[in-house]
Amino acid sequence: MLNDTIAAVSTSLIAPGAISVIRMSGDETFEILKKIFRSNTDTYEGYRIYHGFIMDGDLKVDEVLVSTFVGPKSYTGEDMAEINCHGGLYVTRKILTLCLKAGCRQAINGEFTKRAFLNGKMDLTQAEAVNDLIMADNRDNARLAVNSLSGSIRRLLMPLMDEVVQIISNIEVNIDYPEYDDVGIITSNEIKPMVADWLIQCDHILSVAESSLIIKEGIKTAIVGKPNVGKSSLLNALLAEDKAIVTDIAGTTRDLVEGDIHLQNVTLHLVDTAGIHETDNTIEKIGIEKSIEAIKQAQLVIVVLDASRDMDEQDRELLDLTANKNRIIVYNKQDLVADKLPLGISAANCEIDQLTDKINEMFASNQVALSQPALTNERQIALMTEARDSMIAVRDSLEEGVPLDLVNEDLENVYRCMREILGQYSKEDLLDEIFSRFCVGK
Ligand SMILES: Nc1nc2c(ncn2[C@@H]2O[C@H](COP(=O)(O)OP(=O)(O)OP(=O)(O)O)[C@@H](O)[C@H]2O)c(=O)[nH]1
Ligand SMILES: [Mg+2]
Repeated sequence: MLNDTIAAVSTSLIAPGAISVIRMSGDETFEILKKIFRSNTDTYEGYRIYHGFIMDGDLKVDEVLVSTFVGPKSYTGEDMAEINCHGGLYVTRKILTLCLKAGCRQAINGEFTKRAFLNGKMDLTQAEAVNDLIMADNRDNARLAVNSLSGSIRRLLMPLMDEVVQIISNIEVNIDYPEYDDVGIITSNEIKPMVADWLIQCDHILSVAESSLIIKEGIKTAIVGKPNVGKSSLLNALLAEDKAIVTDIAGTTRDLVEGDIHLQNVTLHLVDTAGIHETDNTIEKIGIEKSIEAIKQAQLVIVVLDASRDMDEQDRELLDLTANKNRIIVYNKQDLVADKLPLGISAANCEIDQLTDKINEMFASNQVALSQPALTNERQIALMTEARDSMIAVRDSLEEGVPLDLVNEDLENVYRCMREILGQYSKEDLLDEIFSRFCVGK
């Protein structure tokens, strides 16, 4: 039911804080507020802050400030109140309980934002951005989210959607009402250059989206090499912590050791692997199988060679194994040799700037996603990719001389996909799935 009045604690309930916020939304908000809030009025206007006390019968529970919003000009589009109370866990929970007793229903995850979306206060990409912003744990993720929070994805897609829908309707009118002569007959030759232009735009949108996904999700990175070259030392140097065991015994690392590092231009999800070599040792063998799997999974492989030794067969095999991967080859133990090597590092001495500079350089171009509108998640990208596939089908059909009424089906799919990105065409269960990822109270 959309119109029942919901309540939730919108601030964190993990530890006490200075202030907590309990939020209510729905038609009954002010009626319910009246039952638990004592101030110098019991008629509330919107966009005011009221001072008073939350009461449990005659008992004062807390001294609070209540902000009021009148629908449709509120976050959810409904009447809303936000109780700012003291941030003790007991008081916060108590006030929520009083709201529930007075007639609210406990909100489920993301329900406030879902109402905002269903009441037309924001499109689906903006709603997703709300959650992204809450979950953002670094500057770039927050920037990506705040960009789409303002509706930049809608503004990016709308001109394209307008053009597509205009062509669709023109074709339809031509087919269904051939007698209408105030609508011109559109021809394949007129549509062809438009489709070519849409495809260029679509490719650009998808390439920026890929960058934004790299910024958001980070890169799975495997550190590989034969035993004892200094892989674990490199992991520790990158993480600036002694996470993996380092010894001079070949075959020290048996299991995968993981850690995350935020570089200037990219976040790496690092995995240190067991040295790859021939062995009869059962435990080592399992470790090596995991290393090979980690290489397969990795989006970036750092191949570590030992600068103080000549390359051998094992190194060459590893270079073959990683030849098709996005990889960086580094020479570790630079401190043991006189000649400066390209990408020579000394992990044991934490001299790894050459490597981090190289990684930042590799991912520098992704920063474009921070300065322009970007699709920011798999759902949006999958739909845009489907739109692009349908556009290609349209282009090919036009080349083959397929009649326009048949081409129209693919055009309609292009339009549907873009509408679905904005949530203008969504199945109910999809919405439930998206909003269930939210916090309660948002
Ligand atoms: N001189 C020098 N020694 C290093 C450097 N990096 C690592 N070592 C030494 O090389 C040895 C092996 O280092 P690890 O980091 O354990 O090597 P690994 O590649 O993880 O080895 P496995 O886990 O056995 O495959 C240790 O004795 C380290 O101290 C370096 O930059 N310079
Ligand atoms: Mg190791």
